[in-house]
Amino acid sequence: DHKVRLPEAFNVAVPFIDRHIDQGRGSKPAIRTAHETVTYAELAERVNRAGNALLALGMAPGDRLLMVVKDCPAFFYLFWGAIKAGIVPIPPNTLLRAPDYAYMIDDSGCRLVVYSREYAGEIEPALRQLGAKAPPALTVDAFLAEVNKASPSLVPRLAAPDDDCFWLYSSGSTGRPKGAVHAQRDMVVTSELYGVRVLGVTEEDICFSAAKLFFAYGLGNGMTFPLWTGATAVLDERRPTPDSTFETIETFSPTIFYGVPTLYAAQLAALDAKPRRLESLRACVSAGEALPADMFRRWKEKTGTVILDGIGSTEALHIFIGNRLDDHRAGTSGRPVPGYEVRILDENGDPVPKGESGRLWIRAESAAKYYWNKPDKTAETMVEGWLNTGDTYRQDDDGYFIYEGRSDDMLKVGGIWCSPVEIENCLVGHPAVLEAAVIGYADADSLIKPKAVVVLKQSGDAGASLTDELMTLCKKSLAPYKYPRWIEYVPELPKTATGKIQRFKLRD
Ligand code: 3UK
Repeated sequence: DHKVRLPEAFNVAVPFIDRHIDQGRGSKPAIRTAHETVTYAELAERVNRAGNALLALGMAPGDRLLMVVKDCPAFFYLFWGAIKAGIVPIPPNTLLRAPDYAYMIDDSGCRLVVYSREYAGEIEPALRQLGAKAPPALTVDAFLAEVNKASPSLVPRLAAPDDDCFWLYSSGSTGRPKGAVHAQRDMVVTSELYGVRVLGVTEEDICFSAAKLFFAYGLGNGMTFPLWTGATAVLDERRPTPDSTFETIETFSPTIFYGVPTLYAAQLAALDAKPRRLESLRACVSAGEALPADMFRRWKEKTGTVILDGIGSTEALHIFIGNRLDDHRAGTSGRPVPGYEVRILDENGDPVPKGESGRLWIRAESAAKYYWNKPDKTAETMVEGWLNTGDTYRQDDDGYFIYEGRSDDMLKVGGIWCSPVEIENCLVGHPAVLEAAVIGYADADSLIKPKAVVVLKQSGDAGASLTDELMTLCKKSLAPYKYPRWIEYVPELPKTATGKIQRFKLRD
């Protein structure tokens, strides 16, 4: 029986945070960073103070808090302080631009914004753009000053396992990001079903996730799995590069490392130039996009450790099909995580014969309840308790699941969503561009990056200098990972009778 049982009235901050004090882990490090170590006792006290500080700032239970915070201990204080006080934290992607934040602040109706000062250049213009509609905002440093003044005791606000707990924004191929509303029980389910039962995380583990906490993947890896088990989380606020991640591994000796394929590819290249000390690792995990079989083999050869690929989503909260230490196959996503139901359906909604490809649907106890303010998207994605993943999958003869691509035009770049429409809209903002179509294109490591196919107003403008200009325009106006790595100029784009660009024709 894989059902996770919870009391009728509880607060999920208690088993994740306060429980460790009663279990004698008060002086154990909960978080380690290059700058500080935070024990479980310190964490529990700061979570209480943070919850009280949020209430003192005028927030009430049920209010939303937008927290644009880098990977640092304050992320934990804000997230759990909010939850313990009945406030709903929303940690969005920190790589976005002012218009994205303006949309999320407005859409969520959040009562407060807290942001790391590194993001002031995008958050402050977003707030200005909203004018009188903007909620109060303060930096993490200013918030920590309030935390120090606040009371260290906080009675947890009781909730039911199904009550709204936190949101994560997820992007779609068209339209705006959608706030996926997660319940109190969801982090318990992912930590127990995947963290404990698949990865075998225990209090002996030291967990380091290169994938950031704002990503559902990083949130589980780097925060909820270690807190659920009484392990230690290692946080690194820097942009993950081979150098930064290897240095963190050599300094803190983590036992589990979590990355995305793009990073593993760069790390493999860096290991050719310089060997590193990675013996502390007992397991590596990959998610966000498919891990090419060849990378699995090269990593095993170089480091002696397997990379366990698994597919998860913001809506499911964490991995629902995954490889395990004692059961894995390179080039596949593995098998369903016990406790999750998985189906591959044809276009009529019937199960496909084994071995054929179809749309992947899952039933998950950790699934988001609905998208905020988006009843149509909710109805499309969440049908009678089942979640439409938007992915095409098939099973091999031994039951391993093989990823075959998206059913829409969305791209995963470095594990993060990229909408072709958003990049196209940016390109047509350039005066020389008439039309643009963006598709995924495999780089030398077989990883997908955006490629733009562009029609110019005057074909004579084509050339290296325009290509540079267009790439610079995209880097400046979009999240940095979204710029097209290649630009091809063509006389016209393939279209349907109704004028929709047929991106699939450009992919061939
Ligand atoms: C794709 C994969 C092939 C797939 C995520 C682990 O990526 C996560 O969440 P997102 O909402 O994206 C979900 C979509 O990403 N995908 C993810 N992992 C794989 N495709 N192989 C994989 N291993 O299209 C899926 O529908 O950003 C990953 C844990 C939590 C997560 N939120």
